[in-house]
Amino acid sequence: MKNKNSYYKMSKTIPVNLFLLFLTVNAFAQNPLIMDQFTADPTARVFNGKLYVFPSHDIVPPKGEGRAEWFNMADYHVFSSENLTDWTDHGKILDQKDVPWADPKAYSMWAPDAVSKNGKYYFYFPTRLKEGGDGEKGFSIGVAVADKPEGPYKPQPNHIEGVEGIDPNVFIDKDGQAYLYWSRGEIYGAKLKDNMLELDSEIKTFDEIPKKGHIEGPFVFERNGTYYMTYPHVANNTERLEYGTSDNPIGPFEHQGVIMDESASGTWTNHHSIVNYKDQWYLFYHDNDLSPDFDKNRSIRTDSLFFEENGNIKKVIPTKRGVGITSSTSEIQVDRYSSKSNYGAASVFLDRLDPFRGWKVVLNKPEAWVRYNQVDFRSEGPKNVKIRARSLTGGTVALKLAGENDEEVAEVTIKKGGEWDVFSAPVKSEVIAVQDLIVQLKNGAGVEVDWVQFEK
Ligand code: FUB
Repeated sequence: MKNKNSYYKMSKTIPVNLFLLFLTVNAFAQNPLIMDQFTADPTARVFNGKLYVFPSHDIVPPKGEGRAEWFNMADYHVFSSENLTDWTDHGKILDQKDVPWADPKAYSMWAPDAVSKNGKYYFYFPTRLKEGGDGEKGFSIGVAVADKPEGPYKPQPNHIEGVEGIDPNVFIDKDGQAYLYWSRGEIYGAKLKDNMLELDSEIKTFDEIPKKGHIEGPFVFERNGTYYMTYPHVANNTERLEYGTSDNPIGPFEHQGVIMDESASGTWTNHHSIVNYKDQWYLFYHDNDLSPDFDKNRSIRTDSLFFEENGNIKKVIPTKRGVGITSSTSEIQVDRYSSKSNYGAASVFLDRLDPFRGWKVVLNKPEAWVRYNQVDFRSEGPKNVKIRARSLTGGTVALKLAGENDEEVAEVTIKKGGEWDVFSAPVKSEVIAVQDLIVQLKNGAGVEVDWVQFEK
């Protein structure tokens, strides 16, 4: 990872609240998933019917600490969701200063993983050893154990003997055998003992996986008897997600292709996991949504993932909309649209100096529109709709339901003036069930929309 700086233009970092220690619910469902802190390297796991995400926690370190213009991570939080729309932050589960073998000032709590075995939860994390060293050689991987996915996690006194590197991933096969994979320029793997704390075999490297270009972040899963080895790889400029398949968790893996292309934002890293939750596969990954000028302050995302009939993974195209169903009575963030007209519609920050405030939609050409999928109107239709908006010239916004005729269900007049305000209008017809919503500029030169909310 040494040469990453040279790939990306560095500039000023964005201040963030570093000390969110208490449980909060983030009412944001779209991409990025978490809107009140930076998050990266998401490993998603299903425990007890709920989806948990264990990400890294990028921060701007306290003055004089950490490493300027680089990754800085002091701790981990865990998040959970039952509907992939409402996310709960369970707070801090591990801090660098509480790991006996780690350098407590390294700010190097990089990409983690967590698995469950024999009623216990094992959290695997890389960080720098006290005696340090340069690059990924100075890293090892430790385990912290808990009785519940939310913790508290107790770190083991020592790191896993024989492991040098980062990005742990644990796969437990159907016969109960656990494997640890990790990276240090290339990918390594070994069996784990039943105690989940020690290696139980020789360390294997995977010569069949491309050798040219940086490789890290292995994530192994099984589907219909096929083992998928997935990993970020710099084939050209920045990391893209690739995979190979095998009939054995320890390979050899036959290279199959690309799961996600390089990020359009130029973010050098991508780091992912793949999970099946309630019969749908999801790719969790990251980009730099909340830090457009500095790609070491990242944000986690998810999009649905699908397989071809032959088991190949279909390429995942990143979306702003992400996944999950949005309630019609919540503030629908239409700037996280699923699609838009190719003229006069854009999503831009509400405040460029404070990305954590989110985005707005700018509609500035006649008929320009955005479409936001999966809004749940339930069985009793709304009577009214509110829009937080502003318009210098005044305008009218039509709200439509996507369908054969894109039925218009409300028309909201946005008064002339530069200030944000909430405008409302009656809903003209009965709207029920889950629908895709279209927000379209009907009259006027330009309108900015922050959110749309229906009322019973
Ligand atoms: O988050 C720090 C490092 O960046 C991770 O360990 C890598 O996988 C990359 O995402």
